Amino acid sequence: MTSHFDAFWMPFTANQDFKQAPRLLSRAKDMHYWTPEGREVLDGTSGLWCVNAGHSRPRIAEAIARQAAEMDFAPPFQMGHPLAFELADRLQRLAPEGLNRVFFTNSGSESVDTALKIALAYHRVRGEAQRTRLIGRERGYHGVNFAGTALGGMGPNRKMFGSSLSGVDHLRHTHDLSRNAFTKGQPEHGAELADDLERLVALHDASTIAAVIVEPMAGSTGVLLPPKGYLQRLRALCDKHGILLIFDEVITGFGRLGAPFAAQAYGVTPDMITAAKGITNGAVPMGAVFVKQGIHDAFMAAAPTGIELPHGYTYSGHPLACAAALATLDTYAEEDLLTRGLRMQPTLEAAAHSLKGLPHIVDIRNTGLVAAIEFAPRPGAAPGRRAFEVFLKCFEAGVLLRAAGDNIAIAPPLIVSDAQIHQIVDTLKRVIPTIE
Ligand code: PXG
Repeated sequence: MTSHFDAFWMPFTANQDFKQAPRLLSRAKDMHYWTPEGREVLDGTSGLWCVNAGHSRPRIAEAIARQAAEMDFAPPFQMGHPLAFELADRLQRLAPEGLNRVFFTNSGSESVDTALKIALAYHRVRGEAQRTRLIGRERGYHGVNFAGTALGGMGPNRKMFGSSLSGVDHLRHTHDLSRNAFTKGQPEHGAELADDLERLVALHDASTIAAVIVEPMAGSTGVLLPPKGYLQRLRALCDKHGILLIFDEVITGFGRLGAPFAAQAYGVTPDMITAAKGITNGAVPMGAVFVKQGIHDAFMAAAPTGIELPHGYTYSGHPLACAAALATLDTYAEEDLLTRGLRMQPTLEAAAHSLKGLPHIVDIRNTGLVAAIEFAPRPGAAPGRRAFEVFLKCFEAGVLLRAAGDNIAIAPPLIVSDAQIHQIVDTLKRVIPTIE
């Protein structure tokens, strides 16, 4: 039997299950979605970690409409348009000091591959072309392009795609329930796991390593916070060995942790930051790579005339995306949203940790406006079944959450109220005891 659901091969979705019982969203405003039947659903995931200012904000919608009528597109190669320059300048003011050069992409995946290509090319233009090795971390997620797939540390995302990229290695992940379960904020134990980089340096030699990429807080694998001191130690080791440090802030950028970037929340400055998602509040696809000026300047010095970096996308700095991003930054500023996560943290922390003691919960973690509940896998079942069933039942009960492996992630728009945080957690309190 055919149906009008057949043609769309859905991303990261159990297509056959979904198409038997589709879950559709057709309207959104501020903290809520509505299904085509008109059922209201509270957004506990900021769409997919991107709608940080809440949905369909008029200022952003109007800016996109205005720009579409004014100028739909301008070629970004050897030509420019004013909004891209204005946006890059506005963005660098938000970024950690020194990361003041901005390269535009259209997604987090493109930002990751762009940053890694810049890292390789940077070493080459400085006469260290032998630095080609790239280091990721187990349980990392860096999108789905070839380099991001290779650098990511989630087995199921990698195994279908061959070796994908050679010269890649991984640090151990930092998730350690035996020492850190039910920690509020950053875990106490595990700074020494950064020394795993020394193991890889001993194995490969520092002179072959171009860059290390990590999420300062791993999002997709279930909100894994960095142990206290871990990022500082990783920074020091990268400096010691001349290795570039890239923070993948596709999720943590734009206020999720209570500061514009996690780099600021944790007081550690990387050499590059990859961003996307919240840059336009999810309204138009866009990504960006923030680059230290010294890295950028090395390219300028190496090629005083001609194209310094042979890289870019037809839609780098697309006018509609720039208009959406500028309006998004205005909205964040007017409502102080990029630091609101810090003020809301105590409410989310108390609410999330009040779930402790419910069946199957083995850990609860939180920081800023993000929390995760980890379930023990159901014996004999595929991993993640319990979290997925919690997600399904919460959606039926009017709250959208995200299942990530054995975890449920809570990451509401930064405009969330105390009452809405309690609605999310009360829904979980009703649903979790019904799960086998
Ligand atoms: N890096 C990080 C850290 C991400 O979280 C990407 C790169 C890729 O971004 P794009 O825009 O290419 O998708 C991401 C994306 C989840 C989930 O449920 C997370 C992402 C995407 C889809 C689902 O955790 N993050």
